[in-house]
Amino acid sequence: DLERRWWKEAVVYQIYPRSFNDSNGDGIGDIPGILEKVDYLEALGVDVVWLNPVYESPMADNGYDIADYRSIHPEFGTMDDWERLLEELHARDMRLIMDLVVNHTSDEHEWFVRSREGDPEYADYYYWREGRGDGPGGKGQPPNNWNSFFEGPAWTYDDERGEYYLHLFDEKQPDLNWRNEAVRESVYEMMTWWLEQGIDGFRMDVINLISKPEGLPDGDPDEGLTGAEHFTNGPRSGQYIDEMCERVLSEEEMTVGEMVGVDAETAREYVGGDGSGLSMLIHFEHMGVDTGDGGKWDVEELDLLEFKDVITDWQETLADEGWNCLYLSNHDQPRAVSRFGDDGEYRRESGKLLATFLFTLQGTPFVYQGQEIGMTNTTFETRDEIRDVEAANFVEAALESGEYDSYEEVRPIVEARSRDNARTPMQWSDEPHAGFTGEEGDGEPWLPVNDDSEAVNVAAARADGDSIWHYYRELIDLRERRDVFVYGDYELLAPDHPEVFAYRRTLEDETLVVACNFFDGEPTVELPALAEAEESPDLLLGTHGHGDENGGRRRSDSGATLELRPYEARVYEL
Ligand code: TEU
Ligand code: CA
Repeated sequence: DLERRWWKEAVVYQIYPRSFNDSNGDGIGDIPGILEKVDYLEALGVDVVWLNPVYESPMADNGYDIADYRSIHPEFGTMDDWERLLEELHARDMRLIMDLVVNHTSDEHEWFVRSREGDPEYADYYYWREGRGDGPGGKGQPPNNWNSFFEGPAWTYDDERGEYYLHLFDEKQPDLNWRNEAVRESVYEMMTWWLEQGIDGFRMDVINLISKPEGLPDGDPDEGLTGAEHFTNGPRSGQYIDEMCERVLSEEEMTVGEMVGVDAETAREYVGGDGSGLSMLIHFEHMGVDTGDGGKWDVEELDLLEFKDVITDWQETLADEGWNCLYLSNHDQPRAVSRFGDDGEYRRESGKLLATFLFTLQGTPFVYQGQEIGMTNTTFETRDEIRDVEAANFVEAALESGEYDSYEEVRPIVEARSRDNARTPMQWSDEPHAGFTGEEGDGEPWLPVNDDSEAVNVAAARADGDSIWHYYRELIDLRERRDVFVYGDYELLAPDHPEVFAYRRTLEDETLVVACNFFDGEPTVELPALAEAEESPDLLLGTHGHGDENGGRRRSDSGATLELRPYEARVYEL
């Protein structure tokens, strides 16, 4: 049986501060804006807020390029505002976890400024290397062939220091040298300071990239992102994370490691069941079931059988050792209902289907702002509407490669996968700018509001008893009341069905059978588990009405055969 932990029973709500609520009309979301919505979060029933970075930053990567770890970026407010937010969340028995971004800093961080100057205390805080071979101006070529996640070489030549420095992301995000003990000490000191402020844990950005192998060897250029085989799960990543947990954390905090390129087997090393490792981790394997081997921009249809394999692998591998973080969308992914559901005719049904899926697996569900009202992807008619550095760099590289003749040709890929899809302002009402910015709504939002905000917004959803929002409320309630949702074992059912994802959850004498139709067809599915029960099972919850028909026991279809409607999910209790 699984160790009980508060963070296993919690529902997490992720707030991207720039796009959540703008209190002062400058078009940028801020912490006072979040304070205005703390009662909303309490009404939704979430337990933990994960706040994306709010620290001082030149905003090259919207705050994932930190210039001062112990500060609040002025556009977001002050440290007093932040302290009030923590107080108000704790007063309502909600918790706050902060984003820890320590694989890299901003190039405007004091550490990098002094490292670039050659200050002996900081000279070795980053990866500085001579160029190799010859190249223009005696710079030589980059020290190895690694590429950045954001296109192009992972090295930039710095004239001041006369060397190249490593950046796995944007050139304004130099990688910290974790091999240097002084770097580790500085990070642990900063983490301890934030814990002393009263936070309840951390979400750790790309934490399995922090260890790079000695000698920084070349990668295989034919294997995806060049160099990833070396800098992903590097030789000391486990050691550094264990040291961090040992030095800074206790079993009380919730720690969520974001890990690129990690599989379930490797994950067990990081989320050790004996409580030594992280609480859980954010992986990307289910984010690859609708892409080709060209990576995120190689768009393909959802392969449900592959999706089932990935989810089942993670459910089974972390079943008794470790824990799963469950998500379908976040600030880096397109909107779930557009990507995995249907943002047209079946937006409501598919929004509820995805919620059912997320809340009936074993693990901690993460709800990304706007997911609870079925917000959808937006459009990028012209290239200069793009704000996200990752998408902007992709378009530039795609057009330069000659593979596409114009932005028009690349546009469908950008509109399917750009991170900006998740970063359009939260839609609170049908007022101007969806009620996101200022009372007068006079500030121009930093990214245009999605044009479906008239119909898709919090006010409308809360006024409509049959909305996705109320369905989330019911799921959150159910999870709160029924341990089987949290601690029950998982077993895949109907493994070969190409459209229906069905599984059983059991905890002692409680048994649930869940059936999710991920498409707009009307499939039949055989679930013998349903016929095994002495009496016909109760429909506990369903996307198409539930429970209260025929005196609370909606008859399931005869025996084991279910006919599901488009994007229909059902949760039966045996
Ligand atoms: O993201 C990790 C990361 O690799 C993402 O860029 C992801 O691979 C890609 O965006 C998929 O669409 C983290 C943060 O969540 C992201 O916002 C930052 O840009 C990145 O690290 C660098 O800090
Ligand atoms: Ca603002």
